[in-house]
Amino acid sequence: MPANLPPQYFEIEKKYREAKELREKLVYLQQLLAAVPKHKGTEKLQAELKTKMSKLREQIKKRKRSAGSGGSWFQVEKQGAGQVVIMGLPNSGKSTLLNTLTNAHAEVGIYPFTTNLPKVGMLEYEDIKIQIVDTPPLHPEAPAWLFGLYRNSDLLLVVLDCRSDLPADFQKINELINGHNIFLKKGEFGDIKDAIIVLNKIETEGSQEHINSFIKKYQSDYKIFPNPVNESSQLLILKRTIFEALNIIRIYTKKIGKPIVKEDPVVFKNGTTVIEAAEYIHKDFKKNLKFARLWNESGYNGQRVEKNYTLADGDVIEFHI
Ligand SMILES: Nc1nc2c(ncn2[C@@H]2O[C@H](COP(=O)(O)OP(=O)(O)OP(=O)(O)O)[C@@H](O)[C@H]2O)c(=O)[nH]1
Ligand SMILES: [Mg+2]
Repeated sequence: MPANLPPQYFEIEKKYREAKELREKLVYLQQLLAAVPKHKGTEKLQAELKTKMSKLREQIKKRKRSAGSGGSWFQVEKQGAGQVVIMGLPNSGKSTLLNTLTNAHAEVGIYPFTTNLPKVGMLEYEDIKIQIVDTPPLHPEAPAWLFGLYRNSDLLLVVLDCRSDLPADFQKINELINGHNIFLKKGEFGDIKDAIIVLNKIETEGSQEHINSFIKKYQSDYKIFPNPVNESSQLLILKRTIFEALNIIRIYTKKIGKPIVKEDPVVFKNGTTVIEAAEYIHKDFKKNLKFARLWNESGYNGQRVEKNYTLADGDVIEFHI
């Protein structure tokens, strides 16, 4: 029986042959296996791919033991007001989400394991930019650096595919990351990460019931966002949700005697005080600050504030030294 392999199989095979890293090769083998149509005519090929994969896994293990490291280490330098890392199982829609939120053009594929390296885009939220990082899929063979990316992030977007078993997938994700001491739920012991659970492919027929029961079960412990594609109003809400979950504020500085210009904000962590902001902006400010004046939409119109006054998003501040 002929195998009738789809064209993408040969594209992946080319990448597989060209890959230099063992882990990269393993990812391509997984993609190849996923791209093979499952019928009698391809059984031999499937078995060959599986054998190659287990040999590669052995090689990776051996190398890990001797070298004490898992090969290449990918890090993404932080840019903008915060770094948000997209996490999820294969084919859940991570790259699609990156493309929706930013102007990046990440490769989207109908088969799993399309993404094998981090890809970065910048989300424009009002007057600031937030860095969004798309990642390779989370799975039992995932490289150690993927967990490093999760750990280093300011916020995780956990993508779940509504065509799949939502609670089972979510449990799988938790087990995989918990094994690396990363946790999503407050109150757990370990490295707790702020996260938003993004439910993807919600327009899929029959998924509404599963979505509702998932939300009911988990909403008290997690932020959950059902993500309807192509709805610009919802996209704005998701952007706002990301901004709020980052727990940051935008502060505008005003020069004495000059009008307010709400441009180029300085981004701080929520809870920052006047004196902390002053110190960040200019170290002399901290030493010499006499007082500050504040303008905002909740009633301040140039009144003096104390050094320990806690700033809020959108505040305009004028330092007097
Ligand atoms: N119907 C529907 N399909 C979607 C949605 N988001 C993604 N897809 C489809 O799901 C498939 C996988 O999308 P990707 O964005 O490549 O998924 P991924 O999580 O990046 O996949 P890997 O990189 O392989 O882990 C593609 O065929 C997308 O077109 C969605 O909201 N609705
Ligand atoms: Mg992808």
